[in-house]
Amino acid sequence: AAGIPGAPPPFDKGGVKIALVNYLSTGDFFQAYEAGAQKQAKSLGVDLRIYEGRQDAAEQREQIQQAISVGVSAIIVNHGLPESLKDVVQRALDKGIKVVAFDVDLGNASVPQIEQSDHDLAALLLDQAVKDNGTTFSAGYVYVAGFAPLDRRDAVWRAFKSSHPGVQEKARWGTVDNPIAQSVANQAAAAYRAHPDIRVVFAPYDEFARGAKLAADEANLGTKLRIYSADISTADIEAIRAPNSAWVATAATNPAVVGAVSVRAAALLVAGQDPGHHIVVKPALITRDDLVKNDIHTIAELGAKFSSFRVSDAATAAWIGKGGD
Ligand code: SR1
Repeated sequence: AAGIPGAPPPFDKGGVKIALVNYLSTGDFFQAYEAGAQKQAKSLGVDLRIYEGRQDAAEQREQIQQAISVGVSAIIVNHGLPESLKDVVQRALDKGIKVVAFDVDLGNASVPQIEQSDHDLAALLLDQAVKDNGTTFSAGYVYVAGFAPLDRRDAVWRAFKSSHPGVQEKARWGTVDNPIAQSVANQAAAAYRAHPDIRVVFAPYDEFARGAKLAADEANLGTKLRIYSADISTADIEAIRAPNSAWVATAATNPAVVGAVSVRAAALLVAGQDPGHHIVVKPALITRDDLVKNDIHTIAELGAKFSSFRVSDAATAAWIGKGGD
């Protein structure tokens, strides 16, 4: 690949290889994340090697090992189980390979952490849930432990329940078994039958919300329930806007922007520059009313309203740009 005139070495000459090693690859969020990473890589002349995530910790370790053998300059670790990654990541660092991590806490001072501010994301949703439903309601909660972003959102949910004694968590469910939305829908259907008083569902991952909505549609609960989620895609916008949709709000970044930020952070490290240790892409709250009032049907149209959906200031430098617009 051609180099970038005026860029620091090795980007001035081109041919830099970076690996993106995923734990999860299915679903709109991860596909958009990969697309954003690939677009940013192209603009930097980077040869981005993408390793698909199959929710298999042993395979992800093996892929990191392969990336080391291929001679990449940097590795982006996207999600995963920290305990199965720490030693192999240290092996990469010992060989002089730079590592950044998105949504997995490797507990290593040499590995910058990228996240979407999961605290803000959950707080935005729960504030909106109170605005829409008051402080007394029965809730369902969709959660799977062990994923850093879900665990951080869970901490906010736990604090929220303590400070809102009128909020009763009546049922909890969740799975990341593929296809995630359908598996969650099966569980949600049983929860709705067992707890017909549930009025609010906190489902802070769009695959979870899609499942919660599917089950609500099947049980004709569209006008009785309100679902609050994380993440957004064009398909999600369509689902939120659907007539009588129970899915009323989401708090989200543009995952393509997060993918671009991940590549930029890795590139800065390779160039000997500091992207910062804690790199945050801030989420925005998006309600069905916002989408309807502004006639928004796609992520691209969302970008026209929220500039954070086009670009992020995180991990930038004059020679890199922001990868959006
Ligand atoms: C299973 S973890 C799913 C979450 O990862 C990313 O942080 C997305 O926001 C998604 O909600």
